[in-house]
Amino acid sequence: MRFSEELLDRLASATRVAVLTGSGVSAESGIATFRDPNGLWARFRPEELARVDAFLANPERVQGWYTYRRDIVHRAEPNPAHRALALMETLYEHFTLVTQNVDDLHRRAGSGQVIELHGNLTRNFCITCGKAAAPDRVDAAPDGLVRCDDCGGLVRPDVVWFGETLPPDAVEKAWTAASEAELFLSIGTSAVVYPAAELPLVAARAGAYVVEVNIEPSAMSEAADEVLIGPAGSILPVLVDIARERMEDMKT
Ligand code: BJW
Ligand code: ZN
Repeated sequence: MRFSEELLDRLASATRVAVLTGSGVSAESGIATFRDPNGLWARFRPEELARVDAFLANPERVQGWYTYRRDIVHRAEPNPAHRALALMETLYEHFTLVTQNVDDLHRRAGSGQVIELHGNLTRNFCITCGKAAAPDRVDAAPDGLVRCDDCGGLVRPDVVWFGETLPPDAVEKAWTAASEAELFLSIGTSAVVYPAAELPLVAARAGAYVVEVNIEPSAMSEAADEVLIGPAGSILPVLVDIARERMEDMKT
């Protein structure tokens, strides 16, 4: 894999780095992506499951889908891409990791600050009173369907469904980081779901050097300064090694 001099320079000298990840970063942990032919949406249309009205119409079905996925996520381990990003955090003065993923694998890999744009499926809350439900209660229910201790309302996963707004605090931090970044990495996302897909464009417009890491070109590839085609678990550890070596060289 060849990297441009511009990328190598930015890796070594940048103080502000921002990263957006999508489900492709967890593919090598055995978690299916959403839109790949064998991915999560291959058998289910997003409109059917990832919407509040679908949940209200058939909570057993939607919660069952999340129970199935939660089980896969619990058994999965972070992969070299997650670990490389956790290491990257330690190299830069200002490093912001923004993820669309709900699988918690960045945190489990050791990333300290993870901005979750679409929530986290290990958390659940009551749709009536908002009270959080303990993860073990949801895990223990055969179909994942539980009712709130306090009010009896339906419990749902703490994720962002289509038509719902993203957590404002996460949006603010992510947009600030993208607009201030010198280097922006977009990793393992098809970049078709908004507003997350705007982030690389925000970074590009503000002057960041934008690099995509993906096994194939995506909707944001044309906006990128450089597209690195290959699995994130192979490319990111190499990038981090290069960054560390160059930083060491600059010190001597
Ligand atoms: C690898 C790899 C390897 C594989 N290495 N790479 C503007 C224009 C058009 C529409 C809209 C718009 N603004 C808003 C909308 C509507 C909608 C939207 O975007 N629709 C589009 C699909 C058309 N957006 C929303 O509704 C959002 N809310 C919102 O905008 O609120 C404001 C509002 C409110 C009310 C009315 C109007 C506006 C919310 C979006 C929520 C998305 N939620 C989901 C589900 C989360 C919960 C769950 O997990 O179940 O989030 S959908 C799903 O897609 C999930 C993901 O985070 C998200 C992105 O998917 P991702 O990660 O990119 O996965 P894939 O499969 O698409 O791509 C994987 C990539 O990895 C591929 O490129 C592979 O090649 C690559 N890859 N292996 C590297 N080893
Ligand atoms: Zn309640």
